[in-house]
Amino acid sequence: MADATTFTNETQVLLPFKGVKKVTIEEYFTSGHRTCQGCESALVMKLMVKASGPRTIVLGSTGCMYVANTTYYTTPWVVPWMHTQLGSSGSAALGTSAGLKALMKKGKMKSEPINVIAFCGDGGGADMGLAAISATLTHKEYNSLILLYDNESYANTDIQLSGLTPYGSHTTFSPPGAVKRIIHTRWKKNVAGMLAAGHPECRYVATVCASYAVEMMNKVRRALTIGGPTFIHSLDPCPKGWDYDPMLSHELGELAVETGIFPLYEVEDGVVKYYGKTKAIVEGRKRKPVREYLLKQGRFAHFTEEDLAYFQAKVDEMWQNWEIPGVVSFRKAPVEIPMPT
Ligand SMILES: Cc1ncc(C[n+]2csc(CCOP(=O)(O)OP(=O)(O)O)c2C)c(N)n1
Ligand code: SF4
Ligand SMILES: [Mg+2]
Repeated sequence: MADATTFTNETQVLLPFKGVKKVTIEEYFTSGHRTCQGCESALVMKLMVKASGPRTIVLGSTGCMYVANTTYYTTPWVVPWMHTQLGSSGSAALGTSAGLKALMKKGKMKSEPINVIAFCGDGGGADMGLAAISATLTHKEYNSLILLYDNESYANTDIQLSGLTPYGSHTTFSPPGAVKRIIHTRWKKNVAGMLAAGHPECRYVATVCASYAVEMMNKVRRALTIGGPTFIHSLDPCPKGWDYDPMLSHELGELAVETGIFPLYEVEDGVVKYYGKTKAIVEGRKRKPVREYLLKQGRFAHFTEEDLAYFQAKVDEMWQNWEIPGVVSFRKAPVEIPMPT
């Protein structure tokens, strides 16, 4: 039993992997899951826990990464794992880290830094669970990471649209028809920017894409090392929901970044740092046209030239008119982009 006086609130020091050859071999998310072929979210789980290492507790809210990963009596998780309710990733992260802290303080368990990671989907995190995530990000005395894996729909219940589904996308709630082509007319929430801007005491918010795996793992390691509550938003191509050949998952992740649709950055102690191709875009590299990304996916197959132009104009605005390009949507000057009819 630990001596209460030796209790510490330290985090593990997880230094960045200096290149792919330095990444540890051990796996903590192994075989035994039943996700679709080419599922990027499964890769995100594998990389996330590889980055955090064995002294980690993972909490997962309802969704594909719960259901397909814990099918009756099987699981790929090697670390302790617990399911939590769909909107509860924030509460689960806070409650678990507070519980561990209390047990260690009372000397009821060995005092050591244990990583607490709660993951949620876009439905569970950016819609239903946003309030709980927000509350958790204000409790700086508790260490945890909330990772939102964004497959841009409520995928597990058959691809309903969420607040992170892109404009115009074909989902089971927004099927294009002969009378009305675009059913989903809302623009995607800027969840990482919103959480970074709205929680000034949260020390680390980042965006990642598993197409850039080492960078992704290093952001997980930074989030767990820095301490306090932290948040990472991961864009995860989903062959079933996005309707493309599973072999394209990696390429679509790259295209999302290269077109400027999904910027890669971190906000550490309020300071924005861009990464990789996003950094190059900020420094003047030409963005690829959004059509190269959109037209590879069946969910945008009904798009006309007018729809593509609207989507492109909205992405252009992120880079040309936002005060912090691609991160925070406060405008330098008002811009009106007419929606297609
Ligand atoms: C409170 C509640 N409402 C509805 C459901 C049904 N449900 C289970 S998984 C899911 C989809 C979750 O979507 P998301 O969080 O984006 O995760 P994904 O399935 O896409 O991985 C829904 C609606 C539920 N489990 N709990
Ligand atoms: S529906 Fe999408 S997120 Fe769910 S298991 Fe299949 S590929 Fe993965
Ligand atoms: Mg989802």
